[in-house]
Amino acid sequence: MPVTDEECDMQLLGMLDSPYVRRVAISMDLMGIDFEHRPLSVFGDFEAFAAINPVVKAPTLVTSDGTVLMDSTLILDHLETFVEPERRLVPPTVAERARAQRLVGLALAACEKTVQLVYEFRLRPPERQHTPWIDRVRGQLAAAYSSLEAEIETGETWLFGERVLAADVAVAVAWSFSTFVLPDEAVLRGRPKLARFAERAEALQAFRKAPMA
Ligand SMILES: N[C@@H](CCC(=O)N[C@@H](CS)C(=O)NCC(=O)O)C(=O)O
Repeated sequence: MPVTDEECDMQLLGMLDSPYVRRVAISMDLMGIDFEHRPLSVFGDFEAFAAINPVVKAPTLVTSDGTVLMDSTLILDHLETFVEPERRLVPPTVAERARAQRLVGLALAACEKTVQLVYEFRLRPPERQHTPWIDRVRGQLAAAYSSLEAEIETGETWLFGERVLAADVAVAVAWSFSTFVLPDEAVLRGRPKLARFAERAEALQAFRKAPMA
């Protein structure tokens, strides 16, 4: 639903410590889309956030006609529809698109499992932590990153060649996020291709303009 009938600039709501917000900010920059970033916290700025999106989910995008969108994948899907073909971040062929969606899915699953571990370790008192659940989540996190490590080539190109696309952003952002918030996590060690890939991505201007911390 539009929040206003008047034309307004696009606004991206949410903090860049969220990998979901960050992937949208970086992707919008790569697409060449102007936007205002409003770093509202879903916790500390709950009321201000709720005034724009009552569901309080980050990222939230308020489009130029005032439509309020949420969920990083749905936001990026919307943006792909009106950006010039040469600025799009999803490859055009069916086979490449399927591979891209698979890689993005693995990266998003890794983000989700990382968040679950962080919540388990930081929010739940130690006596209430459930080891079988932690082991399950840790196994899923390891599986996601093992699959991604196997997909990355060594060298100086990206997942689909010369251009940084949505899958590259998702993978690099996920890896940076996981290793930042879980620095001692054993299942994140020994993944040299992912580490190098994220390091190269983080050196790009679009990534540097959207710092995680
Ligand atoms: N699948 C969503 C996940 C977004 C998400 O979980 N965002 C977190 C911040 S990192 C959030 O909004 N948390 C507040 C809540 O769920 O109450 C996406 O891709 O945007």
